[in-house]
Amino acid sequence: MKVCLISAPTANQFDRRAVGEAEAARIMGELAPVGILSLAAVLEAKGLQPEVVDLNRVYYDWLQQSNRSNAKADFCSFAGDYFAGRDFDFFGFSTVCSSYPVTLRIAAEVKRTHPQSAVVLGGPQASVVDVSTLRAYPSIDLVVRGEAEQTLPDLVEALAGDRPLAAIPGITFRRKEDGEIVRNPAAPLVADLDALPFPAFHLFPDVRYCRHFPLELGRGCPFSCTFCSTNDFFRRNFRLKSPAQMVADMRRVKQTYGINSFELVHDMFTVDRKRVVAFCEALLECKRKDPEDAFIWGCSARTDCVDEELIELMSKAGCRGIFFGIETGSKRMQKIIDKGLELNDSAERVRSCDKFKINTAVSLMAGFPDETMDDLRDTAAFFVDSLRYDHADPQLSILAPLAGTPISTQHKDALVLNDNVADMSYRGWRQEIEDHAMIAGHPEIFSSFYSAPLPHLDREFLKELRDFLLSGMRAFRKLLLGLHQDSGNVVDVFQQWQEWRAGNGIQFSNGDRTVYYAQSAFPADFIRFVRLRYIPASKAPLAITALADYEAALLSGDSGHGQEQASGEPVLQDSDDLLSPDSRLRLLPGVKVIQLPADYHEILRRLRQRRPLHDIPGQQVKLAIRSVPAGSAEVRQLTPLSAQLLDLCADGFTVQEITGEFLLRNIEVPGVPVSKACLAGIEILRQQRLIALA
Ligand code: B12
Ligand code: SF4
Repeated sequence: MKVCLISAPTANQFDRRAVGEAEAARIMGELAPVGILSLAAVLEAKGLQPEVVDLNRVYYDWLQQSNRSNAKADFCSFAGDYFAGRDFDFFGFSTVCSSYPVTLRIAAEVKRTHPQSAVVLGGPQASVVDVSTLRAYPSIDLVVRGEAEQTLPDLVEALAGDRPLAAIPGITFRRKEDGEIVRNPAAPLVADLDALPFPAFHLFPDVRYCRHFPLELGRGCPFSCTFCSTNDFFRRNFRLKSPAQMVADMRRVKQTYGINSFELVHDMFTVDRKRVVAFCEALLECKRKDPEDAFIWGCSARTDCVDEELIELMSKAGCRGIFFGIETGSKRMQKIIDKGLELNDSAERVRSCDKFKINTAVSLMAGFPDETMDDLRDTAAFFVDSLRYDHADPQLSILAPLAGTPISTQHKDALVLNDNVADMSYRGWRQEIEDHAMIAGHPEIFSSFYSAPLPHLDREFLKELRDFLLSGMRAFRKLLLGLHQDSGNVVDVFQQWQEWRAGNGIQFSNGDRTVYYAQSAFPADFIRFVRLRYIPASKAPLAITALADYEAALLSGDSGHGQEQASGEPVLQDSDDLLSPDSRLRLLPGVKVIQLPADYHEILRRLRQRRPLHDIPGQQVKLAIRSVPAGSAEVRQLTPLSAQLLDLCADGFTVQEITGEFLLRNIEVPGVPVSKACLAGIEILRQQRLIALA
């Protein structure tokens, strides 16, 4: 039996920008489909030689050739051609909601070209819409529901021997005799995850390029949030691999691929504190035995299943990232959606992680059917409040009613299909006319493309607020926090901005909104709004002006000598040469010096501690901003002495001339001769990579 396992396409990044081959391989490596690689390993253990096809790779290849004149205009026909030349008895497609229409269309192509082969679906989406899928799409022969390590080998064997399918638990199939859809009882869960073979990563070559290697830590979350599908999928049965097994797997990855950074897959790793401690201790022990075996990793947790002590231990054991599903900043909504987090504690946990340098994804959602404007304000507040921590990365999605979840079942007759906006369930996949027709025709299958009814909220307002917060966070993080703190709630600022932009002719139709917010026009317009409209009525005009000036300098290219160099002159590198009196110094490219009307560090301290901004004293301070790779910036508030030195360097003075200027201006450093003070100050600025020998 020749088996082909095919991943669900999930790589939305390819559509956004030109992605080179190496970058694409890295993205694909990070998206390695752990589920089907686990299945492939099980089949290999049974003596089969399955092949794995990565639909992300096929999609990437299609995008690469789609500019050519003879290219296929549609990804599905391209993928269809790809499979047409391959001969398998069994095509098994993995599925997720976001790419389900595309997957079904490719599967139909495969059935057309391979009518004798079995076309099978598995994974989280097909598992919950099994019966309706088989009814609506005759090209699909059967669906394997839930975890499939036990079912798939039995199924392959049964199909190979033409044995009846009725005895195989965990499948839903179309009976040959009468076309009836038969849903067999569920298969047992995999009780001992340690007993599974190591996933067949060797069948997925791109994995060697990834920065964070995906490894399964366990399965099953015992909680019952009403919007969540993954709890039910693993039947709320919490399981973990043993620390010894995990450490062995991590060492094996390091030995095979040279990668020591991991994305540990489990929806809720920290349910059992003792086992988290055991895992961390096993990692620390491993590192003690061989310092080369120091691993770093990320995981998912609930904020009420970690405490500061545990976070500290996790950090010591190499944890560098935690995904926290906070979902809503509203106490009332926490209860309604059965999440039940105590929000003050959640905020505290984000702070604890920041303290131990663990990055947190603070994941929030809006657009729940019961949500009111007050709830939305609380969620927006939680989002912006978390910006005070440098290691926090808030996220805001609009609820996608995932099939099979309590929330989508409850509102199934009131779902709204009003656009194809890329929300939680629709990330990056081009929606072809055919996809749209499928979605419109089958809300029961594609519910995640619909919105929940929102009797208390304006949908367009919600979407624009989401775009505003996400783009605002990226473009002017500290200013957004300052405005929120000054005004009391960022939603008030957003409403003022909406009014101002409409009054100033910045209008857009529905589809252009996301584009506008993603482009540089938005931050530039917004800073104009802050200066012209917000600051005159602000309680803390000095602090907000300083923040706006700072963000404007980061955004613009015209605010410093460094930028002039960067645009017009060859790149300067500093040498190790010692300074002589004739040495002439210049600002390094990418360095800007700006002046602010208040102490920037004091503003940041107050933002972090939630202290008022209105009584910040007026004081001229200078900041040196140095662009560093990866688009971020290093910011230093300069002492008056450094500020003057930097000005003189920027003006092209020699060391001797700078000393002369200091003497002329009577600038003194108590107890140090002026020439020595200048030399020492210049050396420090060189070390800080702000200036270099010209
Ligand atoms: C890692 C992950 C991702 C990675 C993708 C990595 C990849 N290529 O697989 C990234 C971060 C990209 C991602 C993105 C999204 N994800 Co995601 N993701 C996960 C996560 C946390 C782990 C997946 C995993 O490895 N599981 C472990 C393996 C062992 O389980 P498995 O994949 O389900 O496979 C088993 C079975 O399903 C079955 N099986 C799977 N495939 C097949 C195929 C055949 C033929 C057979 C027989 C059986 C079978 O057997 C496997 C072994 O038992 C799951 C949650 C979870 N715990 O599973 C969510 C999950 C899959 N994601 C989900 C969602 C909604 C998304 C997004 C749409 C969300 C978003 N915010 O945008 C995006 C999609 C992006 C896009 N452009 O399309 C949902 C899917 C729900 C649904 N009904 O489809 C899940 C279940 C989480 C949830 N919220 O409920 N995700
Ligand atoms: S805690 Fe997370 S994984 Fe568990 S049910 Fe809630 S949302 Fe789902």
